[in-house]
Amino acid sequence: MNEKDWFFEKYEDILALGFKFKKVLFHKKSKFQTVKILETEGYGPMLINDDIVMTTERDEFIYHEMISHVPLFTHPNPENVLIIGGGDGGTAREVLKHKCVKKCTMIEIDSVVVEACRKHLKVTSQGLNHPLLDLKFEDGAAYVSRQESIFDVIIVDSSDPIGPSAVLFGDEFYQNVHRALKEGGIVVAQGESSFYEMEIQKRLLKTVHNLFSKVGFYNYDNLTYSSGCWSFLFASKKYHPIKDFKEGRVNQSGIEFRYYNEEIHRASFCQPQFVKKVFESLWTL
Ligand code: AG3
Repeated sequence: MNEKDWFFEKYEDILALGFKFKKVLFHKKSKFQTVKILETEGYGPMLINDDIVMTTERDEFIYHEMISHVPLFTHPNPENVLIIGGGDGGTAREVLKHKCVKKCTMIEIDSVVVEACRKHLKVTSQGLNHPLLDLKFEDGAAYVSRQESIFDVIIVDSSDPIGPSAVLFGDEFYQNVHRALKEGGIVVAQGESSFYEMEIQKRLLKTVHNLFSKVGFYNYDNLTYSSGCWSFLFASKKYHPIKDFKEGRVNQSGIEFRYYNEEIHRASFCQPQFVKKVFESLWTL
């Protein structure tokens, strides 16, 4: 094995997840991070920010369907949606498949991510061209702090809590998210892995537990992040993701899914025993 043809994402000092690649398609240092796109052997083009895998064209549908359709089919009428981050465009693409969505605002801090994905992640970045998308390059945390009662759903499509994404895991950010949401508002966020990052998850859950009436995590498979077992945070002012889920809407929507369906929606909130034990006192679903 010639190591120069491999990219490894390392997790602490215990694990490295490796991807063989054919060439470097994009490599630029932005004001915020180093943005790379590799043409991988098995996963197609792969976006990597600061040596952390963000998404690949082969498995991105799982992440983007789950971060979007779970909140949008829980909320009975999501018209105004905000995406924080999400520069690859995958979340916007899925959100804008919902006909009830009248407006989708996306606040991405780094225009270089968008530039790279428009060029090399053609399938993922389709959503960036949708006429209902209002894309602004700005600090998402600062943007949210100026909003009040206007969004039905906020989706935090962020990286790990280091670098430009660190503030998106804090108390102040979630207080602002809560204020920016309408009465029945829902927020979901990139929520790390229960296998490796339970302390981060516990902290996040505590933060939203103090603000929202229904909080928990839901799981999805991730083939290209270490452990493979990853979660999204779910916090809602009113609607319960299972009790208020009108599953008939999924079929009626006419959306074609590759991962999401009614069963996955419900099952994704089931947690393994080791997770349940830790979250017990904070979980309100
Ligand atoms: N955002 C989630 C990145 C977290 C990945 N973490 C890791 N590989 N350790 C991805 C952006 C997709 N729109």
